[in-house]
Amino acid sequence: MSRRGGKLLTDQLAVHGTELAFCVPGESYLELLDGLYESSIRLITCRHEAAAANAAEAYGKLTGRPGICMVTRGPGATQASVGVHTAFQDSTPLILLVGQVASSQEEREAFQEVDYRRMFGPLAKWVAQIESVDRIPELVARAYTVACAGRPGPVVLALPEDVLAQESDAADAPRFRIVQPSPAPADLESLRALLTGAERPLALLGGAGWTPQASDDMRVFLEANDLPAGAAFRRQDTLDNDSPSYVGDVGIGINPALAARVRDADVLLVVGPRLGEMTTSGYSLLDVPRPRQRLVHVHPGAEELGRVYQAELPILSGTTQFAAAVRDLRVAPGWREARAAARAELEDWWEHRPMPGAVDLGDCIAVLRERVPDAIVTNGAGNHTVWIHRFWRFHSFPSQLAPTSGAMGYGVPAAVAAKAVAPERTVVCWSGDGDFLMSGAELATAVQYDLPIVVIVVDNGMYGTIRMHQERLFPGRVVGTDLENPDFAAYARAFGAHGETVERTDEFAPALERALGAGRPALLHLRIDPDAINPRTTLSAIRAGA
Ligand SMILES: Cc1ncc(C[n+]2csc(CCOP(=O)(O)OP(=O)(O)O)c2C)c(N)n1
Ligand SMILES: [Mg+2]
Repeated sequence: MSRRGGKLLTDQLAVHGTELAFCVPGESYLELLDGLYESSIRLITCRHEAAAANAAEAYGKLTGRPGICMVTRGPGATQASVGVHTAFQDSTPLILLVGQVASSQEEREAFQEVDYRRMFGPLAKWVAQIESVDRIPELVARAYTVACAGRPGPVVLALPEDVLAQESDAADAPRFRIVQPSPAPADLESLRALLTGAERPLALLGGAGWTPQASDDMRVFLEANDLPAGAAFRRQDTLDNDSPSYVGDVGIGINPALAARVRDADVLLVVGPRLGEMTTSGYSLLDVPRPRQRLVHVHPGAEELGRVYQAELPILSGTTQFAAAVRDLRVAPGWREARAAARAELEDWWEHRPMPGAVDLGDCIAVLRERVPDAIVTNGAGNHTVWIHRFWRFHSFPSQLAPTSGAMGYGVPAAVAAKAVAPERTVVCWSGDGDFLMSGAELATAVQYDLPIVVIVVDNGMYGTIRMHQERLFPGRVVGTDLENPDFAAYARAFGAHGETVERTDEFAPALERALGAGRPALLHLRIDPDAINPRTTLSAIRAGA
């Protein structure tokens, strides 16, 4: 069977199980778009390549299979790069397909020509340019494999225009397999020995590769052994937060009591995370390179073990493989009291004190918890995220889509992807006024594809995180952090979404009800007191040096 390159490529995407892709179209890859004309793959066209790439990244987080993003050369590729960066930092499988100038024009700096190998070199696991139409099945299969193998991450494939237009009788590749290591029996024996001697053990869950089954396997293991476990930065859905073993998130704004427990643990069982700067409180909870705690580091990437932290027991294993292997592992536990004490500290931490102003975010989140407990919650970056990370309770995997890369603008496109992948779930995007407007135009995408997400915009009239640091380092010297905002509710309505402004806490529950019942995308604009900079303190207290 002879096929043109564009059709051959889209057939490969289907062979590997892709049913949904994201794009902003470009004339550089019309052949690829045309290949989708008769394909079973659903295509969601976004309004900005950053959003298309972020949505594809969120798809990767949700499914464990590569998110597919298609963009045009030069400007399209550069705009998409933020999603590639997030996929890299967050260890998410992603394939970015980029149009490229025709082979006969290469190296002339032709229109929008970029050398993607150099541009994406440090941002992607692998970058290639497909120079021959016959090799499309081979290289696409490799892209899926590389994106998912070991530590997952992004792959970029550049597609010269002429290659996509050539005919080939190459056969489809077989469907790719996800390659992940399993723990060796000797590793499990060493783990048992280490845990048996432990007095203050703590588990820390995160990284990529989780599944509902892995999360449940891990819960059984932790609960049966009375082991307390924290979740790494923005990986709070790895363990049901109602589990008696769950003791809180180890990220930005960590509970000081939990930070002390991480520091004082004698054995740390780290399953999945790289142990990056955000999870280690700036590499202070664990010393580099050899932590005081006896470290068991379970990670699927051989290159990651020993890169920053030299574990006493490094275990090369995928997360699901490790969780399955320890589900039935029992050590003689004597940790019940310590586990219960750590859990009680979390329950204290979940109590919020009233914040200044007429809208209290802690109270609003309590309403959300009650009304949509199983929602998928998405966010980008900013101080408003500290409230949702602290006061939301994640119950099942996957239910959190949040960039460990700290990229603003992630929440709306991630919500679009989540609703497209899981239409039966409620999807709530928790965003800030600065954060939201980086990708707010994707409300148009949500409306166009009939994806009724609920976006909550926490408006404090500023880039609050930066203002907070500014007031700390340069009190009273405000520069570059004020925002004059549009009427967000009217903005939403202009897209055909439901939009409302909430000025008082008691208006939130009925507004949420109307948003959930709107049958279309909805936005709730929460005006908060700018002094309420985070759940722990106020801007005026920071300015005063408190
Ligand atoms: C793409 C991107 N640009 C800039 C930053 C730096 N940054 C981190 S938080 C923040 C402010 C976020 O403002 P907003 O969404 O209003 O949240 P707030 O802190 O006010 O709650 C900025 C500018 C970032 N993390 N990502
Ligand atoms: Mg703000």
